Amino acid sequence: MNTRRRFLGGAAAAALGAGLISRVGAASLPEAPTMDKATMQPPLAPPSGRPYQPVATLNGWTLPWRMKDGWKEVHLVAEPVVREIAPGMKANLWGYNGQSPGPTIECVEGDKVRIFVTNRLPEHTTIHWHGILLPSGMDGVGGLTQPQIPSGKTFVYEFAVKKSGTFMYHPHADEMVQMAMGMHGFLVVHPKNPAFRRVDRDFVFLLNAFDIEPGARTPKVNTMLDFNLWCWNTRVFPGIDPLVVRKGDRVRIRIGNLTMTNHPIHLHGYEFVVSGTDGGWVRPEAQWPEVTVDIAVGQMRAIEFVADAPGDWAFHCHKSHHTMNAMGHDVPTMIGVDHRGIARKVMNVVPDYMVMGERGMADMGEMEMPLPDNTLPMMTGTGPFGPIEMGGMFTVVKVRERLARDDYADPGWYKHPPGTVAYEWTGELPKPARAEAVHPDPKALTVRRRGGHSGH
Ligand SMILES: [Cu+2]
Repeated sequence: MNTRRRFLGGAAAAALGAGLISRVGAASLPEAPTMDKATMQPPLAPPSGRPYQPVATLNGWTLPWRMKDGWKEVHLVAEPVVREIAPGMKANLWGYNGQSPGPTIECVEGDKVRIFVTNRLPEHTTIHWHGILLPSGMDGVGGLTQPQIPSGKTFVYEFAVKKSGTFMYHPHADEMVQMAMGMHGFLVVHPKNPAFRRVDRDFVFLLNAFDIEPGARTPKVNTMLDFNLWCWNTRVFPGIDPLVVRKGDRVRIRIGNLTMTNHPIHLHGYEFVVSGTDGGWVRPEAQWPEVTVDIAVGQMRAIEFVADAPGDWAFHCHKSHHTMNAMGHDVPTMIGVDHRGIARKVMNVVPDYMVMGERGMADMGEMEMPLPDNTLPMMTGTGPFGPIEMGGMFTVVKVRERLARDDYADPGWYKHPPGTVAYEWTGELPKPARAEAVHPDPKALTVRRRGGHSGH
């Protein structure tokens, strides 16, 4: 990125190196690679340091490092970024090294890690290493354990990672604003013994949320509950990568929650176990089978299963408002209300007027409503059988036979064996007992108001 090169070249680099990083020397500031794509980059096999099985970051990447005098060194740059939330919508956010979330940092139990953090934001920041056991002064809480990192300055964090597991990083400075703007990332510590809890595919993603008015590009930063874009790694369906898995693979999915609410994450077609939490690995005898794991605010969960059932398996948050994109909440429930006459009259005055939901809202999955620029449809995506009618926190786990070990490319839609797809009944139908049963009394219908559901 241009700004990075300009910043690190010449006078600026000399100035930022002067005081704050004198212990390791200005000349040795590691490169800060940047990413311009919002699609998953191949897992980064470790070119140096201890061996491990790398993770795959959904719609993301792993930050390259260098080994120097026994330290693993990386360089994060906190900066404004433009992130594609899904094709058709870009957002002005804050993040790290070109993207929100920031790159995944991978290291190994026992590693000594040195993390350079350069602040290119218009205000100060810090980074807190969420879940890592470290000296208090490296914990990244602005004002409490360190002075905040001023704009234009670089600070250094140094610690030895004592235990393996799934961790996150985020600012602990003007936290509400900086998290609402997209500043988070993953820190994965692999076991020293690569055979411990080894899996074939190991995915990571963060749950995050934004409040961006339809037509706008920048999040509102004061929102507490009414977020309207429910994201996995700052992407919404259909922009979230599929999780491509080879039949028979042992699969781990690590999920961290940095939104303001809990998310019950549900996988179709499988039962899984929770094999890891914020506190570390769950002993095998303490694991129990689940199909939905609720992830509270600030928590991490790692789930595991053996991918023995081929297919296209939905994988999503089970709060139905979280599998939708930005929408107005002032829409009354119209199911069962016949208002064809009224609609015709309104359309004389407002040609774009559209009656919403008199047969449910499924029609909206395929209709072309006039939308402001840079705005995603509320429910979208098309599968092999038609509109999928989803948005937000939804993607597909695609389990296939005959994939290469390191092949994560989208294999397309599942080809069902003959006789294994739900089909239309073409025999005789029973008569309904009473016509009223399928057309309820409109007076009994409820009207949902803004705020009425926002406590979830
Ligand atoms: Cu959710």
